[in-house]
Amino acid sequence: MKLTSKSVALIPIIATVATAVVGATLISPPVANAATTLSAAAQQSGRYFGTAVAANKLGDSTYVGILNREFDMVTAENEMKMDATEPNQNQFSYGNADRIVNHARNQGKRVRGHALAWHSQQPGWMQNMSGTALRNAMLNHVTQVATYYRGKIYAWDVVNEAFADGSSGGRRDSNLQRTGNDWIEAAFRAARAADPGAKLCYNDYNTDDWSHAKTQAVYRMVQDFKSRGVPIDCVGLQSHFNPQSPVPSNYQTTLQNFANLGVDVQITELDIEGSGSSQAQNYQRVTQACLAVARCTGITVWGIRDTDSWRASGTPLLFDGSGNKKAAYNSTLDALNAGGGPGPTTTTTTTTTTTSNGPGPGGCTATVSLNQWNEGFVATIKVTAGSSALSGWTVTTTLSNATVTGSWSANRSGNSGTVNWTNVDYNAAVPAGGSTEFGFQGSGNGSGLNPSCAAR
Ligand code: 9MR
Repeated sequence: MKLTSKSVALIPIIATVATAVVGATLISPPVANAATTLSAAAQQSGRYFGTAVAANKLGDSTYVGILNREFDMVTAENEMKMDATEPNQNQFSYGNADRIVNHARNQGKRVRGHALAWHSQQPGWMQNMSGTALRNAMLNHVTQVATYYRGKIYAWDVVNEAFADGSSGGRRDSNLQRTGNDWIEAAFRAARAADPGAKLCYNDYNTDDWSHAKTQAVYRMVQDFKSRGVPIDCVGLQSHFNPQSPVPSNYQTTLQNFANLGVDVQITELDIEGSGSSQAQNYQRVTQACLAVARCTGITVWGIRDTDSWRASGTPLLFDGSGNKKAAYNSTLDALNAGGGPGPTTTTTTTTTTTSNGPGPGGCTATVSLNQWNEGFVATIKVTAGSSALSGWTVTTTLSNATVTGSWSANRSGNSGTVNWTNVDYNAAVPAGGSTEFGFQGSGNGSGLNPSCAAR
């Protein structure tokens, strides 16, 4: 079949660039019409500002009032964990998780999923498993939960806290780790297959200081995953800080170095013990660090009021127990309003190409969304069926000045020049008018990919 291609749209999205404010002094809003809520302020640079939410507080009007007003991203604090969602093997329970997801979505907020696979908060039946039975049970859990929430989750913490503390630079021992070192990548592949639209994150704590062995170990894993095409889109830094574990001076360096691997970074569970102006300054520093890194896409605090916190005695959050804004709230809001760098997406290119007989019976279209940075890019290609269902597809791309370094959800021929991509088993069938996605990362310049699609 002869293929013709036509580029129909080139849409550069230029992110807001605002003045960077550095230094330890608290800052004031630079403009008279500064945003007055955390989410509105974050949205000015294309970012989100989220919070952990507990289902049993959704009847508390003060809590819900602040939630609805201030935040545009929601993480279930405990309700999506393995013990909550699969209390008995293969019997899934989504009641409390759904209450949170539905509340968020009804309010126009997005959801971070937390967490699909973790050594902690496993249901009793899983704690006693090992070997192949445990590996399969874990993969089934990832598949079932990610499938249930398919299309509703912005990003999943696919694997949580899998690295050891201290200087070993290795994995944490756990029943999951003892199923084989590849358990993490197996979980990511299962999550991608179940919900190709969700960003897939690795999430951990004590990974904030660039010089720490644990940070380095996570970095090497992400680097390895990207080089081998294991599907990973983001790294979550929990960022639980206190005097024993303060905001490190190289925090922004850590965020930037992860981002340079071609993943988004997200601050996923921020809380900082303390009070008054020192706490406010720490929140300001963390916020400024995120804003200074283009691929830091958002910040989530781990609760709303100090009394909602898992460590309430440390008063680590932005609202006091009565729901009043603290100094830390004001410094965070001011930092968001001051901006500090380009937003998370610098360039998105959309190119549409069709088969010669158009997207009619037997035809399909392919569009590419490109995230390009200095030395490399991630391309996400969407395959959409025409008025007939597809039972298989081939997408042809041109990589004139680029080399593929990894890919997911498609088979490929070669890694530069003309590269053909064909469906894998689970995304071969596309209903009429429906779509599926695959992606790849590459070094060099990913512009001009010019994808064309054909049914096979
Ligand atoms: O805040 C959560 C608390 O209510 C639970 O009792 C606890 C159980 O492990 O988990 C807390 O959340 C943790 C998160 O899921 C993962 N990172 C550390 C968080 C604080 O412990």
